[in-house]
Amino acid sequence: MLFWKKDKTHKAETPPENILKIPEEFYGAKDPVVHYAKQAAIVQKTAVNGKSTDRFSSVAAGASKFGFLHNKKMIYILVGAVFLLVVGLISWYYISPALKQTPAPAVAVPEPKPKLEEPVVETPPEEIVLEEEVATLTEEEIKTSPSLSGQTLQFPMILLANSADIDSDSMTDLEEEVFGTDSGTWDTDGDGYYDGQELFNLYNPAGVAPMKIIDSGLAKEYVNPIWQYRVYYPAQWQVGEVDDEKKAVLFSAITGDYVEVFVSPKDAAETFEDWFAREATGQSYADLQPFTNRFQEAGWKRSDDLTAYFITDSAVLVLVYNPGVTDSVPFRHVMQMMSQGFRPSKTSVIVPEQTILP
Ligand SMILES: [Ca+2]
Ligand SMILES: [Ca+2]
Repeated sequence: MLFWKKDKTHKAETPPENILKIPEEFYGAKDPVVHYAKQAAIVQKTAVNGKSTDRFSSVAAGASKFGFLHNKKMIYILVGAVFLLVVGLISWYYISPALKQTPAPAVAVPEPKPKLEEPVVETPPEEIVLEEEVATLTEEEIKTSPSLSGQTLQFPMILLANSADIDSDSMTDLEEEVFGTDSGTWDTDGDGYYDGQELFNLYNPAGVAPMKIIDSGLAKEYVNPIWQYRVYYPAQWQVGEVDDEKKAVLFSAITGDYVEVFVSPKDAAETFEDWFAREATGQSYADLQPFTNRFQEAGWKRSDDLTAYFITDSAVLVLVYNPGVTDSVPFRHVMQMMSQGFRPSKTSVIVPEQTILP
């Protein structure tokens, strides 16, 4: 420290060489008079402005470390900077909580959106339609199914009496309600064919067009997803698949009457007569009549039309009418329509257009 001080003093008192080396012609070879104090002041001024970094400026700057405080501009700048800093801190104090709270609702609002959209996407109308068309049967309904309750086919007794048919058009009054025809007019649509005649041949009894009953909306087609048979049934009736293998399917009217389609597997080598003797308990083979339906499918039916059979290599497909509470038969013509429109499998046969009467 002492050395540094001594050196500092020495440097301060010793004029720089460039100042001492003044050409002699400027002062007549006389010793010059140099005013060091003035030089030091100049050096000090440059040091305050921070533009000089030599040893002289550092000394001068050290002499007045806080000299800039005497500069009014610097004070104003400093006060201004402090003021801005304080204002900035106050502003941040009030704004920062608001900034923290603002994102909260912004995040909370989008969250429910996917929750609202998901159920909308996950409600396909097809499932509802399937539930309406193919109902799950109750235990009581399964117990009343002759095929399922005893594991063997059961058949209704031969019933010859139909329920009331006021206009005698081979459609009972109840059937006319189901298909929307006039129970007091034998030819509801006036096309020359009586109502029951059109129903039996799979045409629309309630109107000239659409010509076919399957196109009219009065009847629907059921396709068994496992056994692949196809059958027409009244659109107002309910469909119920009884078992998981879909061997038994019930087509039910509100009266309690229903037609059951039952699949009874058999070996290809076994004849229908052998199968009939084994499975059709209480039924007489002599009561059966061969017939060919509207899709050119050959089958056998009972004389009262309440039972029909279609034979394939692997199974016998049985249609059985089961009466409801009365002994009369309100839907025999529906049963005939189902037998006429039945196909054991997919077929390319098409029901022909109805011939226009002259
Ligand atoms: Ca009638
Ligand atoms: Ca008609």
